[in-house]
Amino acid sequence: MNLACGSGLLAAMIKSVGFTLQMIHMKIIPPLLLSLMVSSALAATTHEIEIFKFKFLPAEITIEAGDTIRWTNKEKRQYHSVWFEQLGEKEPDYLFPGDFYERTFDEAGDLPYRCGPHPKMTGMVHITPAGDNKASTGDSEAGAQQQAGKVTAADEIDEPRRAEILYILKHDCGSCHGMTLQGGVGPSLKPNALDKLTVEQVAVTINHGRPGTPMPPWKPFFSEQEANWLAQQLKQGTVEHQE
Ligand code: HEC
Ligand SMILES: [Cu+2]
Repeated sequence: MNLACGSGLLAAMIKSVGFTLQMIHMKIIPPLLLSLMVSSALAATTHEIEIFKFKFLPAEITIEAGDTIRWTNKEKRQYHSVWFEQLGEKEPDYLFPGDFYERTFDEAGDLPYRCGPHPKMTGMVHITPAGDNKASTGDSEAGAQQQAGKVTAADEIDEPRRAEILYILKHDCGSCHGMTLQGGVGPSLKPNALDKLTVEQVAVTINHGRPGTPMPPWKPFFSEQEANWLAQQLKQGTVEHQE
């Protein structure tokens, strides 16, 4: 299968991603998880944004009114801040490594923000009216796991679920990254290609996507823990020849 051909195909693939996601959703997500996701759609959600290497990850996020965002500074020694300057607020305190800042957004709208000391570090929060944003309903589970400090406990992912994740990897990630992950529309996901990224960064890319590129966010389908597990498998190269 040749994925690197005309741009028409690329456009069609980008358009069909939403649809493909729905399909995976129906085929793969077990009923228990599905009911969890549906029920959590009614509750307010906490979304995680990581501050790392002078970036907000993801830099752009869409949430529902009533949701909370938690920004966590994941740097080794660099401080930053989260400043909604355009709301006329005064510059907030710095977040040192390990610190976090939480804020709940009650009204729909688009709110740009920046880092106080680093004006080039910018982010954007899109807030949709409550009940509109169905794509992010998997978040509260991941948020709860993070609060409990169990983010990377990969052995809690049972074997059937691992098989599902690897199936998604082959069939859905493979449609852009190539069937053997050697690269296609998206770059190679072989261990040597991912050397420059940490497991955490790969996991963040998987679940948040890369805004402005065809790389979609997989958060509705993978918990943070599952994204971490998949990131580990990719970095170790233990997934390449899975059927
Ligand atoms: C619609 C096409 C598409 C699909 C489907 C897709 N990706 Fe991507 N992915 C991309 C593109 C394009 C990039 C490069 C983004 C950029 O320019 O930074 C990317 C980047 C990445 C990166 C970062 C690689 C690097 O070297 O920076 C990872 C990791 C990744 N994808 C994993 C996945 C996984 C895992 C899946 C399936 C769960 C997946 N992708 C599905 C298109 C896709
Ligand atoms: Cu900064």
